[in-house]
Amino acid sequence: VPANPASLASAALSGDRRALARLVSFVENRAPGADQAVASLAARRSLGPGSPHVVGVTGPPGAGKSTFTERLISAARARGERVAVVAVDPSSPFSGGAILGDRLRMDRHTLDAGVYIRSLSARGHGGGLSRAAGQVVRVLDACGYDLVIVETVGVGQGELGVMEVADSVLVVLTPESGDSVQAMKAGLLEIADVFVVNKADRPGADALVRELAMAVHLGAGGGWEAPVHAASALGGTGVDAVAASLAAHRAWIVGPGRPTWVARRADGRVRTWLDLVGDDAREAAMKRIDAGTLADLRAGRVEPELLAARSRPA
Ligand SMILES: Nc1nc2c(ncn2[C@@H]2O[C@H](COP(=O)(O)OP(=O)(O)OP(=O)(O)O)[C@@H](O)[C@H]2O)c(=O)[nH]1
Ligand SMILES: [Mg+2]
Repeated sequence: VPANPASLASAALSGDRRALARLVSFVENRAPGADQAVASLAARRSLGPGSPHVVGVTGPPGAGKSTFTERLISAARARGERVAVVAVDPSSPFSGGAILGDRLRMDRHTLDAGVYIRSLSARGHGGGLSRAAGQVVRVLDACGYDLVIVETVGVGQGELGVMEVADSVLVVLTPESGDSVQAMKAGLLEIADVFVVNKADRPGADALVRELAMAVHLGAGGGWEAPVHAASALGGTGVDAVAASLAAHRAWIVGPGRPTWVARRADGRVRTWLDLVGDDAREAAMKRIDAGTLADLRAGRVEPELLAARSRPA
């Protein structure tokens, strides 16, 4: 396996999975040369033929996102598509369990050469998790995956920011996860292209479906009204309808919804640039500050605002 990002990229493109894994790690950590390697990759995401479908899956912890993702993988494999999954773990380094759970749920695909599953953790990224997710999706895109699924817990703006990389966002809720007002508060209503009330084998699903459908209808604009489904990922019921809605959303962005998609991608490109220069600026500031000043800052002898103003470019 080559060691530098550029040759890793070409090996990954020719189907070397170990090279791909290595490249993703380089990209995740922004190793020297990783940005350039990503920038040199051909982006297929033009919505033209051969362009992948990037699906974001988000929702409250434990809603069934991974179980649903597993169903989507199986359906795509049955269609002969190659699938990559990026499981983003925004939580602390101490909660490795969630990712392990994800791994186990998708376990049946680990021997399938047409499926690539990768976890991204928040460790060491600062605010750069959506930057990392965006760049990794770019790598997977270039490697020719037909379906790229990005799973992340939908709590907090940082995590929802990860969803900006997706073409279509599936929001997974459950009867237990409460009402549509709560979803609205979490910002899930604005980002959802398709809703699924999972665990519909439990009571309360129909009421939440009706409530969500109403909320979606009232807030609808821009030509796409997010369909609301009930499903049980565990039992496999309702999954096909959700997959069909995701396909319909993709058909919409290729057709009449194209300006919406183009605007989203354009915003995403600006945000990636800001994330990159933001990370660089933080790193440079930490390098520049001397030990005495840092000690003064920590001890309260100098205010953060004054210190920031002092190092601001004129
Ligand atoms: N009853 C029921 N349980 C389900 C269903 N789908 C998933 N579960 C269970 O819910 C639990 C959480 O499922 P996951 O797929 O790991 O949920 P998740 O949203 O990925 O969880 P995190 O990634 O940890 O936030 C597991 O025990 C699943 O077996 C469903 O349709 N019905
Ligand atoms: Mg999960």
